[in-house]
Amino acid sequence: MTVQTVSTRPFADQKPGTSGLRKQVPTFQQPHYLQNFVQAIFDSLEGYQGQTLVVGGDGRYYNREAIQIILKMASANGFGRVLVGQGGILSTPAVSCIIRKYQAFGGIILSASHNPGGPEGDFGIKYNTGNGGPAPENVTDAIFARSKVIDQYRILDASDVDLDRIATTHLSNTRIDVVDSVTDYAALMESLFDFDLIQQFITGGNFRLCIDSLHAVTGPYAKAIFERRLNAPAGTVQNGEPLEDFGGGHPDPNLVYAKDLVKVLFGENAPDFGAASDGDGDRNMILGRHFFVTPSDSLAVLAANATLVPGYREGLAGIARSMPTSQAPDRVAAKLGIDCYETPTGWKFFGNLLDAGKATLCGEESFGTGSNHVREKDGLWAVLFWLNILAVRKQSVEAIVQEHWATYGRNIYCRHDYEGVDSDRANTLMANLRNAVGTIAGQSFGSYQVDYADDFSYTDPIDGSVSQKQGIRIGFKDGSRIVFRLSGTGTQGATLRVYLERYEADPAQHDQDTQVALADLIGLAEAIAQIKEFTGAIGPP
Ligand code: G16
Repeated sequence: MTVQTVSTRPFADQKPGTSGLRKQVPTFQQPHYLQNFVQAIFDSLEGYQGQTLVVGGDGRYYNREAIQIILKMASANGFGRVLVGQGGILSTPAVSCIIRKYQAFGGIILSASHNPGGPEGDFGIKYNTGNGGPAPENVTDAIFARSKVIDQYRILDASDVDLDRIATTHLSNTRIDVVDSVTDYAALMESLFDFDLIQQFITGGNFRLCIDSLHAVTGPYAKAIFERRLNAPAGTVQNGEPLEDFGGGHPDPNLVYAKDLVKVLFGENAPDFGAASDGDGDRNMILGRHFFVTPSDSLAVLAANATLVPGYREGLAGIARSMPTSQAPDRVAAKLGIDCYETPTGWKFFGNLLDAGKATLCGEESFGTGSNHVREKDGLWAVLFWLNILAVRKQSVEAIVQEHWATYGRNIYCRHDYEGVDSDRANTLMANLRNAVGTIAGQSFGSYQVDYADDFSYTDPIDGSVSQKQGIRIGFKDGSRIVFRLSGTGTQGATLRVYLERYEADPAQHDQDTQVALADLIGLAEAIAQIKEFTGAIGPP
């Protein structure tokens, strides 16, 4: 086994987005493309010689090939040990858990999250630091800078490692441990939640649940935890076999893409509870019988009920939500007398708050919820949190949310996505909004009086770093909001996201249809941003 130094030339497009580098598979399959980026990661780090790296992915097409390359490069670059999930499988929260448990130097996750997979689908790679969380911007900026000038990479000339057998082998001086993908993560879950109570509840005959893994990474985790450990009936986990192309589906747990689950939960004789996770297991969608819980409401409900759950019995230090997430969690924080932090979109912005003990729960409107137990959002954790609350309160999901609204008021909320927009036109739309914020502030639109309008800028309270241009916010005097931002996770053209929110205090108005309740704001958003002119879309998607 010899170390080869391979000459290469930079690729200009290796700028990490909201969550790592995401491109279509053929882009990653170009000679040297993945290797360049991996070397750029290693070159941007200091002090990893002899240390431990964690590697795993969501099982999508190209996962295994990428892992073999990374193992050989990790060895050639001097890592002492690599922990890799069996079959190359590790969910994103499991990587975070393992980094923390074994005090690894960092980890590499292969995933394009909720984006489709397969030979023509998407692939992705992200680096997580020693706290288990996504690399912060200064690290991703350094990786990008390095990728622009890289001229060589180091790789071991060796045969492939057997990823399917749990065993310890060596690549030159580097110890490679193929580990069970589920064990450490499941043990962490059991330390946080009352598994005995949940087991009694879900096997007692009065409660039925359905978990959809969308043929992505959570299948093995969900089967081990729900069916084997908590004794839920076989078949509770549907679409539980991870497939390289996710069965041709889109592994995104929302009402559109998790349609099998939606059909079950909104059908006749529906179960009491349903949940889905995304490609790499960090997102979640929660459904009750004929009832959808928005991710923003879910975070608020978890926060309000946290002390019912063993791992959070002592209460919360604070809550953090991404800027476009509804302000429902802020109302819970105010009642609890704790801080609620508003951060830019991207889980990486929660890392410092979690490390500093300022936030215990975090969440995003994009179906991400998590806590200080790891440094990633965590889909199955959110499902277990809900089940623990349901097992204690013994009410339906809908009743719990309705009661929550009656106590705190309802932040009626939705997001509209305009996909496949020409990038130049999308950038012009945003630039126009940016130029207009100064004049929008102070204006009135019908009954809506603008309270503030800005391009969101965030100063991290721990390290003082500043992140600018994080989305246009227009806040109204009655607490309503419109937010515009461009997605940072797409791989084709641009996606404009419009986030709409209206606060309704009156319980008699809480049953309104969301689109009807937000109709005025939707019209206003279209007019202010000239969405039709720039995207060609007539009305919301
Ligand atoms: C990633 C980040 C999330 C973020 C989401 C937003 O999610 O990890 O923190 O909320 O992107 O996506 P966009 O920029 O498209 O709005 P994931 O699950 O794709 O890793």
